[in-house]
Amino acid sequence: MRHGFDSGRRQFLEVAGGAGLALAGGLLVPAGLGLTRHAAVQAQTPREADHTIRIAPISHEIAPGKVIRTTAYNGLIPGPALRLREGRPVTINVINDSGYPNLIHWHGLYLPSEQDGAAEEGSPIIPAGQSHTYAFTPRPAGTRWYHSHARAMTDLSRSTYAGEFGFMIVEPAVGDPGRYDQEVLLASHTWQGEWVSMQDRRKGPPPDNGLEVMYHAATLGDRMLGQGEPVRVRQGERVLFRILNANPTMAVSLALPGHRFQVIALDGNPVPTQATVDVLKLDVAERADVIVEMNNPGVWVLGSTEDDDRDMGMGIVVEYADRSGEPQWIKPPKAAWDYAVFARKDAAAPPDETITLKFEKIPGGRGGYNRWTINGRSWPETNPLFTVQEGRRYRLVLDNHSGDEHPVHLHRHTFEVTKVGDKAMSGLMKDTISLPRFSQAEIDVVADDPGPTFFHCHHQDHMDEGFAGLMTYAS
Ligand SMILES: [Cu+2]
Repeated sequence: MRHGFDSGRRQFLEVAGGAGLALAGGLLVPAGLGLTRHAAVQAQTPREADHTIRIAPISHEIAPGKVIRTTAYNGLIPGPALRLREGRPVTINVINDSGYPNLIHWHGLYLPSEQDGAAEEGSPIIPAGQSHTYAFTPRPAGTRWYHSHARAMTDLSRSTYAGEFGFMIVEPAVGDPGRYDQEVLLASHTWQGEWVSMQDRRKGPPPDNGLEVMYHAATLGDRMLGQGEPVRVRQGERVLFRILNANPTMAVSLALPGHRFQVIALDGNPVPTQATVDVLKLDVAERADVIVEMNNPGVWVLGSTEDDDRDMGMGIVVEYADRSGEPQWIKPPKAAWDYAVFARKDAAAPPDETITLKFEKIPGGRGGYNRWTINGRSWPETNPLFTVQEGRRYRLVLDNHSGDEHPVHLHRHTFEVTKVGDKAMSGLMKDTISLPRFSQAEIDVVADDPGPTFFHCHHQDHMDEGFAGLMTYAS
């Protein structure tokens, strides 16, 4: 790995070994660190975790004869959907048989830095062949997810390039306000990536652009479009789709011809305005909870609006009861994705402080790798990127000075989108925001979860190549 991880953490892990955390005297303490003999005995027989996730190689057939060899969680793609209760403590034992140092990030939750699954924040790396138990109290409720937060660098078999992702649904502590007849979870992913000089393939990228990843297969759900079980629906049903973009580097725009998406939550958080749209655009790591009224019987393709993406598998068939025939695709009306339609129109209250973060690309040239900077620096020179005081409200001006789109993610916090372009807004709570090329947006962050907090582009390649920094709390 090109970037060094915190060596102190690695030492801790060697001491703790595979035992991870053990319950001693009612307190969660690192096993092997200053325990009494009694506690040490307990550490040898840790109580069974609530969930076990084994990361291991699998061969996954996404179409007849088309087998993806990758690593995944419990032999499933996506991994098992973890359903947790908000506020109820949980333990998750992770067995790392992926063949490389690994860890799991629990995306969209308020967690202590050590449990968050990001080495940059101090979470332990799990050596190959060892295990580790995460222990935390999930909050807030909503559609979260979990995925590898290992660095992949140029290795397209690792981390989010692999099948290491799954849904984590945090159910609200009391009741569920949703009214729907059926729930369908769909995660999108791209496969068989290769590094290419895009300027050799098509017009557009500047001649000095570095390598980008191009994919040869895609899935929405567990198999390629038309190859798996269809989503079976009945006329009159209200179907809740929870949709996740788990692609390593690619945004998706999805449509279901003859139907519209009523967006009730973005990144798992209820939206102030439940707007209805024809096309759902999700950048890497973004989620949408949408209600679809099934009022147009037939057999339809729910898939990418890009023909090339559907051709490589990005889609799933939606089939009404008693209907058969070829799945129908109709190009949806052209519509720009606009966060503002889901937000309140009034501006947010002024922050305590404003911090500008400027994102720039250092082109790698043909055959080389692009590098990325925030305010002129790349990770790890961006540690810290900026420092906050607990309780204060910060406005981050995100200034994308590049011709690429960036899904920017802040760990361990939920932020409010307060401006996109020159349009002020409020009330839209997210953990990842997509910044179109050469654009600006503003997000407000309340410093309400002390601990080192990773801020980065969720595009795996951009993160690995420097587009990352640490928000730290003043002590
Ligand atoms: Cu990026």
